[in-house]
Amino acid sequence: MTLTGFSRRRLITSGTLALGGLSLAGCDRLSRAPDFQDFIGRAQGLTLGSQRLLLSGQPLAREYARKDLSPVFKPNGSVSPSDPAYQAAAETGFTGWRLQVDGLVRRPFSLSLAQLKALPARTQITRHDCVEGWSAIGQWTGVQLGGLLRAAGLLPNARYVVFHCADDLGPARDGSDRYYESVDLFDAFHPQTILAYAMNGQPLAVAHGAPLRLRVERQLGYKQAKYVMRVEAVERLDNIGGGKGGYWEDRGYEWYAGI
Ligand SMILES: Nc1nc2c(c(=O)[nH]1)N[C@H]1C(S)=C(S)[C@@H](COP(=O)(O)O)O[C@H]1N2
Ligand SMILES: [Mo]
Repeated sequence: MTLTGFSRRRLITSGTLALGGLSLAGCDRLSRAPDFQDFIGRAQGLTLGSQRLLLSGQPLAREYARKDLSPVFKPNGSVSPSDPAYQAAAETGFTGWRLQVDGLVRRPFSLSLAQLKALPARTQITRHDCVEGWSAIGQWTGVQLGGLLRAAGLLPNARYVVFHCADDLGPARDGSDRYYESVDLFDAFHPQTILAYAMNGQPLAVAHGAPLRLRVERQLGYKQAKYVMRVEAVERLDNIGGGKGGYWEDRGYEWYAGI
């Protein structure tokens, strides 16, 4: 099958990743089988052709030069998640941490930070705009979300991608105020949509969302989920959190926070 970005083969060979028990040869055979091709053709965003279609008229966010980097990039919202499992992971430099990719996918998998860093990376310098009225230009390096989703194989009924975070922002501190966010497949497969593990050439700091945060560059600050633990493909958003697709959306903000 035709892939842009990185391929399933690269994902498989980058580490100990097991994709639903399929061997590499099995995958290749599967990808030539007519019904699998048909499945891919129907599943949104999986082939180069459908991806081009999806992205036609989808502009890139402006990218800047290194000289434009803001000397200060204010951390905002959660800056140090209180979750004990998160804190334990942070103490070991996130060596035991894994990103889960699951939901409406054919091959759920998880990746360590080292495995993520071994995948082809994209670096972009963009402007972050918070609804509170401040902006900052930062450089982000990470893995394109679209590549991970292609590796997992979205099922035809997948319509959104949900990012589950490690932090509680509200007063409850019992998981009921857990931060989360979501995007549609246009933003999920947008080339500038990455899961970033580095900022300004340094490993992502805890205040900015270590070990992994979303950059979805055509939207406002609160969409840029920090402390992403799990990426879940879903058909609907009304049965997650408060039902509006994100922590701040549940509290009245727009779900599509276009700049
Ligand atoms: N998990 C999580 N993600 C989050 C937030 C948060 O509190 N928790 N705050 C959001 C808001 S409002 C902004 S402006 C940015 C801030 O990112 P920064 O801390 O890197 O500046 O993160 C967004 N993502
Ligand atoms: Mo924000």
